[in-house]
Amino acid sequence: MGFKEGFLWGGATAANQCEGGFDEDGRGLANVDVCPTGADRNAVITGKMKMYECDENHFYPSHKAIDMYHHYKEDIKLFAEMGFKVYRMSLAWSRIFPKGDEKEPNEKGLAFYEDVFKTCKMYNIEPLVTITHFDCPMHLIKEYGGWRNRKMIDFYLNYCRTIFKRYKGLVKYWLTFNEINMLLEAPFMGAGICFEEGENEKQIKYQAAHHELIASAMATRIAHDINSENKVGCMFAAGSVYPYTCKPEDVWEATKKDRESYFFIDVQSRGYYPSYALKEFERMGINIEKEEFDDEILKNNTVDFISFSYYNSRCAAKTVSKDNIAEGNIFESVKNPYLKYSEWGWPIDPLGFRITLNHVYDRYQKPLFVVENGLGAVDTLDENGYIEDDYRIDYLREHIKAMRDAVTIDGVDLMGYTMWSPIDLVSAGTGEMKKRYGFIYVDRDNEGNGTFKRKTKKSFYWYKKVIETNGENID
Ligand code: BGP
Repeated sequence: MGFKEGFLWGGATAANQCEGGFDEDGRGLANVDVCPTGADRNAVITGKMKMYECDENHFYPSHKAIDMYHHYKEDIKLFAEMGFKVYRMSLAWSRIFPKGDEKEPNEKGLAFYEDVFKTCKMYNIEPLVTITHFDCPMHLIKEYGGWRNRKMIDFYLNYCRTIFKRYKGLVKYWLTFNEINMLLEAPFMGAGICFEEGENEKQIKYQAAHHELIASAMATRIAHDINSENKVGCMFAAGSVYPYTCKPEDVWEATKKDRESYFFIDVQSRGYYPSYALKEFERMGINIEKEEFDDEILKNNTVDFISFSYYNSRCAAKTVSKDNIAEGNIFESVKNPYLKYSEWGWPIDPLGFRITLNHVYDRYQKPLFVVENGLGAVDTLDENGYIEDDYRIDYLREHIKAMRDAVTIDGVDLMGYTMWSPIDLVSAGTGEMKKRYGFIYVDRDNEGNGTFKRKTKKSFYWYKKVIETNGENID
């Protein structure tokens, strides 16, 4: 027995990393458009360096990205050729509400996504839509301070109502916030927050988290009211944290680290703040401002399923020396000596994927959806212009095997798998094009040169076979 019938195989992208067309057809400027490549990117996405406008000294990769805004028909056709059952994508909020606080949406933005969904349907591809994947209209940041402000809930819900109504019958799978726990690590990218000197950053981040959690719960209710077929999921950056040694102090450190991420999902899935967080807030003097019905809203509107990204496991120790740090999906961690590392220094740990799937399922007992997993690598064209990306195939094969074990041996209830990303796109962490994930190559480089021409890689044909055999034939 393998994956269940109807298992949703596919791939995932995010609007700001692939669409381009950042000022076309009335789209407004968003936080993701002012995050440059290069040395300043980290300071900007973490809210340490305020960049509210674009300047001439920086390059902003989201402006053109891979120009999917004009290539989506061709790209979805290629996804269909691989046999995709599902395509996870996100909407650019500022395409639909350019400023964010308007009452009426921008019809051109709505029409664009309607056509994207219709194109998917033509190929029997089910869209899985992330309502916000790291994006927030810039006007809401300048005017209201992003998610630190409770008013954001209303703007977000107006946007949700609009899309749930407009895409009723076209979309039934929704994710409220991409990697909601990223708010803690990259608050500008995750929640449109910049800090002023001397501010209590933790207080602001957890207040913003509360706003997002309420918004997510309310959105779940509205989605269900508008269409009872709608299924709404939460989404977090996962990757279980291992203790560096079996020293109890290291084990405790790992437990605490895991909880930083689980905190969000505990609320979204169980419907209340976990006691460890309440105690921690008390100790740290963090005071979450709540309104009268907030607890009820959280309790009555938990998610239908839980989705997450998995790139790597993490590792924690009580004492860490500076030269023993590994990179990873934004989160740094202690270097695990038993693992191999990608070209970007991310640990490669397929068994960790099985472990994570089990941890998450044990904790919540709700259907899971893996909505990101993949390898960022440098691809080189051979003399015939072909890309033999065996390293990518190896990474995905081992991870899919581990996922299969979690399902078939451990009994994890898994709805689907969308790898990141079926087509090369701009890296969220570094802004590079050189860090390629795709089955489809895009002719575009870090400096913005290239023709945007698409080209299938070896892995394209491998994944087609994986889907054809429902994950049986993966060698
Ligand atoms: C996740 C994001 C994606 C994606 C991925 C890979 O955090 O949800 O948007 O980009 O990581 O990370 P990177 O692009 O930094 O290689």
